[in-house]
Amino acid sequence: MVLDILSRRKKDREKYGDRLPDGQKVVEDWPVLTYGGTPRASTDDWRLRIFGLVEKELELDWQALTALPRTKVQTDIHCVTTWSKMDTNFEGVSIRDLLKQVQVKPEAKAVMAHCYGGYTANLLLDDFNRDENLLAYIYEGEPLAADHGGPCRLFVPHLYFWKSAKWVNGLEFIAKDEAGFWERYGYHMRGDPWKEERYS
Ligand SMILES: Nc1nc2c(c(=O)[nH]1)N[C@H]1C(S)=C(S)[C@@H](COP(=O)(O)O)O[C@H]1N2
Ligand SMILES: [Mo]
Repeated sequence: MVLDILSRRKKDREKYGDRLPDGQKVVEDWPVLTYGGTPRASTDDWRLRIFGLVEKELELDWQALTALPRTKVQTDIHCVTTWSKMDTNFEGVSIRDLLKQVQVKPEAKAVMAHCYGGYTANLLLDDFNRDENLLAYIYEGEPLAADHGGPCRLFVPHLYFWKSAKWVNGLEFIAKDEAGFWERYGYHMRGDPWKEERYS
């Protein structure tokens, strides 16, 4: 069994080289990892509130979200439980485009993502404001499934996937980094898979 895993990792490594962070193995399926149940938010009552250290609070409904430009990102995702999924295709509103709609105050240093169901995840502003980050609502050309965070989730692929908050309904800009849900249970504050920042 151990040998089997080792030889599989070696094969993954040969195929994907440096794209695969240390300690990760490639999966073909897409595991669902949720603490608790799947909250149901229909696109009719979905709202995203952008608040905290912003000049003016903003609330987006589904129509307002989907009226913003749509960006497609193809990349790999890495879960702290050691699976990686390669070449995933997500689409949604890029965080860069979203940030054009709000004026973030200069003292903001971090973002707390809030979700239907109560989950939270913290990100430094520099980790949040990156080209490939999305408010994702399409996966492989189809509406994002409820189990995977549909109608809309955060997509931050350069960090372990627990930072990609599912069923996101709030983005709160804050002056200093604060622990979110898993971070309070000992997960790393940042979660960079390339540095294996799994636990703090
Ligand atoms: N709201 C919410 N978002 C969440 C979670 C959760 O439990 N609730 N789990 C996180 C974890 S630990 C991971 S690995 C990914 C899993 O996403 P997936 O179920 O689509 O694979 O979602 C993250 N986002
Ligand atoms: Mo996770």
